[in-house]
Amino acid sequence: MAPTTIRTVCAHDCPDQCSLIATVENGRVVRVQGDPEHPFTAGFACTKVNREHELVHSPERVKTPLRRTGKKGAAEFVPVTWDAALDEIETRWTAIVREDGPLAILGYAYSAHQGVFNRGLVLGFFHALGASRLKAGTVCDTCAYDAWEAVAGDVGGNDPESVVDSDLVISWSADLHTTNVHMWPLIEEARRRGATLIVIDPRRTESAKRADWHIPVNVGTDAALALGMMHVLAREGLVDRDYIARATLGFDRLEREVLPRFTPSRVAAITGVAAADVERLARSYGRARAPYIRLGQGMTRSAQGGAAMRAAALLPGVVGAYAKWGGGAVLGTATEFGLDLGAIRRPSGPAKTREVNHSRMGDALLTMKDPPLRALYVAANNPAVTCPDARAVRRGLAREDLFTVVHDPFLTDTARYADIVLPATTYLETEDFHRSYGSYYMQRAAQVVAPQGEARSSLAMAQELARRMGVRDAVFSMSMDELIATIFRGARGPITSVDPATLRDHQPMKLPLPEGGPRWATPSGRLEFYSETLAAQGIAAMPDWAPDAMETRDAGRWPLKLLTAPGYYQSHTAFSGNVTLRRRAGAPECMLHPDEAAKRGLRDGDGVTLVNDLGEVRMRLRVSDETAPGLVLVVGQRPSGESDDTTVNMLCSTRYSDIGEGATYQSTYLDVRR
Ligand SMILES: Nc1nc2c(c(=O)[nH]1)N[C@H]1C(S)=C(S)[C@@H](COP(=O)(O)OP(=O)(O)OC[C@H]3O[C@@H](n4cnc5c(=O)[nH]c(N)nc54)[C@H](O)[C@@H]3O)O[C@H]1N2
Ligand SMILES: Nc1nc2c(c(=O)[nH]1)N[C@H]1C(S)=C(S)[C@@H](COP(=O)(O)OP(=O)(O)OC[C@H]3O[C@@H](n4cnc5c(=O)[nH]c(N)nc54)[C@H](O)[C@@H]3O)O[C@H]1N2
Ligand code: SF4
Ligand SMILES: [Mo]
Repeated sequence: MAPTTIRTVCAHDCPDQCSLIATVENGRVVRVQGDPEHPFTAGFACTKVNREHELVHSPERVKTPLRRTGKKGAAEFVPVTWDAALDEIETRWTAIVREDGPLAILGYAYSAHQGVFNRGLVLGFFHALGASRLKAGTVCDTCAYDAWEAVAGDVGGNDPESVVDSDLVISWSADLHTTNVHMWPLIEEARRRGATLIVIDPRRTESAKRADWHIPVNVGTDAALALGMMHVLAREGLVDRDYIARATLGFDRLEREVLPRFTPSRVAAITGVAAADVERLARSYGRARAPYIRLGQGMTRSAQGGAAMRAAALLPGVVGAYAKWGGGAVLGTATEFGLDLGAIRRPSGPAKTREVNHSRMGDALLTMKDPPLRALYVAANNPAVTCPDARAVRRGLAREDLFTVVHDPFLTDTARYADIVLPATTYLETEDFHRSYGSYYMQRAAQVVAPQGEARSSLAMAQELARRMGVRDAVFSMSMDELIATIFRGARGPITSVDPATLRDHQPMKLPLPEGGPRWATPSGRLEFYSETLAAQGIAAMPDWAPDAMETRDAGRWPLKLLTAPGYYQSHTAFSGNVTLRRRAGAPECMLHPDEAAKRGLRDGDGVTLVNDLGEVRMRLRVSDETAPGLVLVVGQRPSGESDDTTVNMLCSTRYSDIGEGATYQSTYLDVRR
């Protein structure tokens, strides 16, 4: 048969949400390319998805349902039919619900399929069932978004496409060249028009190497740096007093009570950025016509991450940049779409239920009572690798009396502990509707090829499980057209002018954004330098920075601090089934500054052990001055099969960040030994 091309949407957990053109020949994906007609995708896909045909048709895919025969974790399974697998799930869950109630079940789909329905309907099913619910995303972005919300309310940031008209771009704790590659050409366009690019990151990332100025800040000290910039802006008369009076709340108090303590010399001592550089950075920012900040999440995955995000997100408020085209800041865009996701995610079921924090899943599996967790359903997530304290997660998963079902295209470290493994489709075998979290585009995705082997989609699973467990909400038997109509029906904001029927052509569509930048949705209706809402929760009303007692204690015991960063050839573990990318990423390694390596008598290429109170992890050493002395850089989270049955998150605690109960990977102290 002649090859055909099909337009679809990339569903990986990535802010770009590319429109893709897939070429299909004889029922197989042979090629995936970026859509030239999508302005943000601009005709190219990333290095990972350029080889997507290898992931879809990987020989490592799980092809049929599997039933456990060996010990948990041993990955000994036999193939079973779908009917047998589903019968067993139905029987076990029904008995558990009868004996202990639905709270004894924890079920969810996480973010590896970004489609609104493949994720949302699974969540909706467990909500309607009355099961315990995952407070998801604490491993990723709850700290970042709760901090943004405290400042701005539930709104998106300035349009990333406007960055071409900025004259000063700051990439603050994001390696855009890796995690947001389609923002890069826009920044390059701004630079061609005269803009300067500054990267604030403890690591000399690929983005930092390409920037006009790289500022290597000490991990966990960004709040101090941003407050130091505000100190200088106020002193130099670079504050937009009109904007402050018109659109913000509490700057006067911050200026009086907090900023005097953040002199450039004190900020230098905290952040490691020279006082003269703090001054220069503040002046460049204050004098720019339309400075734009891309806020990244790296700085929020640590004890003081919320304060860091708040302080950085408030900077454009000081100079009035939020209201200027080309200026302002963006952390994310998703919420601005205003779709009625509740109709899918909470179709019926209790208003409130028991929550399990994603980053403390291990504790919950091991200690939760009244009722204890007796069943677990995991889709689109690999917690045995990606959650902090991964050893505790594995201990929980190893419970013989826990009935675990894992739905995944691959036999992951988590799936190895399952009682039943269900073969999942990849997104190219599904249809869905998408709205980006890193741009203002939405698009309907077409199915490109038939499900491989006996794989089923998360959407199909939600519908089937609902039928079997007697959950009767209408959303579990709707067509794609009806589902899309449902989330548009209860929508709010500018999207109400869009007729969802026009999306049937699978073309990308941009959300019609109002002019004049974000419209603050805080309780005061203003950008909040001072937050009563946070104060009422016992959190500092204004961003601040002071040494963290627990970090100071740990730093006294362990000489090095962990810095983790996303991998270029990976997204967490989602591409591990692609042999080419696995080879390109190389063996798991950690990076140490030459001075630290010399101190320990270590050489490039040595096998080393990373050690702290939580355990030991083995990797290969790379000696590099990409980071300052005092740090250990580990790029990506890798399946433990690649590193002697260990993974970096075995060293990270389940401590919460200051805001949003987020994970604190970056507050980990350790040592590296031969
Ligand atoms: N040390 C450290 N740990 C981290 C981070 C860090 O920076 N440092 N980052 C954190 C962040 S930001 C995140 S978001 C988490 C990510 O954590 P995870 O969600 O666990 O990420 P993945 O490893 O991508 O796992 C996704 C799984 O979903 C499967 N999958 C892919 N598509 C589908 C599908 O359509 N259906 C189903 N059912 N399954 C599918 C993949 O095969 C894979 O096994 O990790 C966190 N962990
Ligand atoms: N290739 C690839 N792309 C991805 C992912 C991936 O794993 N691989 N993951 C996807 C997911 S799930 C997410 S959530 C997004 C995240 O994408 P972003 O929001 O862009 O954030 P991160 O890339 O996680 O941020 C990591 C950067 O923050 C830096 N950093 C760490 N601590 C600090 C600090 O204290 N201060 C400062 N200033 N910088 C710090 C790190 O060195 C690193 O360069 O990316 C998505 N895209
Ligand atoms: S850049 Fe992101 S959205 Fe685009 S193809 Fe790659 S993973 Fe998918
Ligand atoms: Mo994430």
